[in-house]
Amino acid sequence: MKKALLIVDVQNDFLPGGSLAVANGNEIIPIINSIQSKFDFIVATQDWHPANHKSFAANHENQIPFNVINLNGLEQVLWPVHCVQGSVGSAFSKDLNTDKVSAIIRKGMDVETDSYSGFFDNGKQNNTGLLGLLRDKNIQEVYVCGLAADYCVYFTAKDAAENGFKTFYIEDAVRAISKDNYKQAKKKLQKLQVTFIKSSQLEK
Ligand code: VGL
Ligand code: ZN
Repeated sequence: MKKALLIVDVQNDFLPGGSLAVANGNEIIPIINSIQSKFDFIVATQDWHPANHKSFAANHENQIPFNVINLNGLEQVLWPVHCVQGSVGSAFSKDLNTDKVSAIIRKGMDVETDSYSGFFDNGKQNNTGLLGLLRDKNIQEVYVCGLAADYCVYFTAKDAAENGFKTFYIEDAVRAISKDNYKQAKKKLQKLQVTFIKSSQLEK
């Protein structure tokens, strides 16, 4: 069984002090560092928006963060400005060990479409290349961790499961924006046969 670890969006803007900080997000970093030796292939995703991205409330008239709008036919939560290409906020945490990260998959560059999953944009119109990469590496098992549990980690796990990977969600290596959304997300993933595990249960 070849196993890949997907480290989702461990970027400064999602960490305490960042513009879209996930509470206690920093606590997952030592866990993610400690488990990397157990995987055959490691990929990190990076939310990477142009400054004029339409997922930012600031780029719409009369909108504030966390309002929900219809954006090109898709429901879109409007976010604070975050992960602007090349900004300090878009950088990986300096505490994250990236030495074993073979590939960095960037997403969210299309101004008109948000992209939570590391595989596809929210409208499933374009892919990032991650699916082909994992297939080319003969990966059968995908393990997800990172930020945020109820958005980008959730959608990445969903796409992994729907595309035939045996998918594991490392529960102590994620933190959520909303506990309620995370509960819903967990139920949906369990219906897709995603396995929820603790980092201490990882073998090898
Ligand atoms: C994310 C909201 C907006 C995430 C990215 O990484 O979960 N959430 N952009
Ligand atoms: Zn984003």
